[in-house]
Amino acid sequence: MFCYQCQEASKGTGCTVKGICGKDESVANLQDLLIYVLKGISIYSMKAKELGFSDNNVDKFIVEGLFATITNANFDKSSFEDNIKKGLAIRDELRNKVTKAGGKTNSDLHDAAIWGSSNLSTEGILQKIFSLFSGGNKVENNYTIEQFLQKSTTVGVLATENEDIRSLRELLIYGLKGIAAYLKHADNLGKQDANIHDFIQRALVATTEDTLSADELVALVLECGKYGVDAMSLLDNANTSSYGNPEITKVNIGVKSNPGILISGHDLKDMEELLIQTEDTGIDIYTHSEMLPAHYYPAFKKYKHFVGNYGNAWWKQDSEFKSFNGPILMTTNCLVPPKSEYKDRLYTTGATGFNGVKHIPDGEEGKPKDFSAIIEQAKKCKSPVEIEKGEIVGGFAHATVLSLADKVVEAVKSGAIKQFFVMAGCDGRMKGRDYYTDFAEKLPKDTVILTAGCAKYRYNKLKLGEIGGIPRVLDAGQCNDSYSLAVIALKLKEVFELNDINELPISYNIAWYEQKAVIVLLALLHLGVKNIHLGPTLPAFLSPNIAKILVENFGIGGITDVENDMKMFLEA
Ligand code: FS2
Ligand code: SF4
Repeated sequence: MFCYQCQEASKGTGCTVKGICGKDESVANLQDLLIYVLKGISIYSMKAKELGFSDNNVDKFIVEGLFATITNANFDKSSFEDNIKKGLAIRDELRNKVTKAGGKTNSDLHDAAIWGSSNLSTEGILQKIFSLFSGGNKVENNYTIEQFLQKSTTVGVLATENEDIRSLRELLIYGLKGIAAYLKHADNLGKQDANIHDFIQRALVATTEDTLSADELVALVLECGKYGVDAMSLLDNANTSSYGNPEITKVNIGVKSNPGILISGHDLKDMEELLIQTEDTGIDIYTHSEMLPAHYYPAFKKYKHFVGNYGNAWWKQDSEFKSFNGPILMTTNCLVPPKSEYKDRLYTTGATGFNGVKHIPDGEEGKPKDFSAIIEQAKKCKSPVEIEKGEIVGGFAHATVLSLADKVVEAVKSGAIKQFFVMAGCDGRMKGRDYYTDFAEKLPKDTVILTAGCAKYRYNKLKLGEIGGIPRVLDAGQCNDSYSLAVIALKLKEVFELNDINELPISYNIAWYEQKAVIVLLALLHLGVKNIHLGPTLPAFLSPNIAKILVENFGIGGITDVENDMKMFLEA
């Protein structure tokens, strides 16, 4: 295996034996093969689109496949095996359609488009497609897991020999994974954008083209940032049109006496369905990690049993899931390989999965998911052990902050607020991430932190005070709500009549961990933001030459220590 897609890449270069995240070699390799299959599907899908037809199910399959390979989402070997089989069936069916429509499908196509296709007869393909789209979970065909594992060792990251081309291809694919996650959440709420699917597929095909120069790949990476903005905007619209604009909200971090269900991850549709199904059951619902911002949405406030947020960022789940006592539902990443103390109380759904952990499937024909097994288990569980007390405040997404615009502008003009610090992104278990707590604590009292994502858990429980009624930590929401921070910055630029977003008194000290942070970064670059500092370490997938391009063109930098960085930011 070779994987270097997240901030925990072993020795800062890549995991080669087992992931620091817990992903084993066969899962890592099958993830590589699934991505390869998605490239093959995209080759035909782009041809189909040129010929004037497309298939919504194909677009969705590609998005779900990308999402499942995000760090800490899915560790279940059998689900990757099954998806590779489904993917091959979809690819070969598309090829037949393209051939019938007069498209070129000859054997000089990239290997991703043709490998293994002799294993399938046309009748077999049709049967499998029928089974797949009529809700069948298992696709039976002639492939063996051994064939997949053997093939997977030839199609991974290192199959691209030139390290700069490899770096750009992977940077692009990681950006696409982030987009895919956001598209999937938007799709669950009924919002789609065909142009984003087209870009995803065009970009996947581009990673198979040896004739593409580094410059052309750089251009695609930057274009990916544009589609990242579009995807986050689509999701923002999906969330706010379904559940209202986030409001300033105090969230309880203590516990109540009823048994509880803890819901983690990012999917608000799952959140809603769980709240509906648990009403009047005597069970309380608590959010965990990235689900915290669900409390800020008006539509969820009517549920009396929606009682608070339990625990901290994802990486502390080992101990916090144990003390929670009740069932835990993971709607997306970040899942940590579970301990035996709570594995039988853990459930996955959507893109997440883990061997031996119960998975809640999608509802049939658009019906809600069935959470009854979780609810029944919760009724037999003890109530959560209290690990904290008090409240945290959030809900500062764009609509709320813009409604306070006069106050904010006045505070900037009067000098009460000297500088904003965007400290969005991810948290993680690396020791050096204490940096972000220290940094937040040591910031001068006339500065305000704008945050989104699970990075906030490093400082959202500190008593940092307020400036004229404006809290010094403004939490916009989940990592995708970094979009809100960009909207706020663009509005401030307009209000202050500036020509360039970089003239604003905003510094960017962003923490990253997985691929959604990659798309947030590319989105900010697309919006013209310069001098972003990224920590705790720079991505292993940036080759020295590609890192140099980012430094020279966008002023991207790393972090050093709090004292130095503080000086640098405040003097900039
Ligand atoms: Fe945090 Fe993990 Fe939000 Fe990331 S819970 S690092 O997936 O997407 O952020
Ligand atoms: Fe290593 Fe991160 Fe890849 Fe897991 S996702 S194998 S920790 S680089």
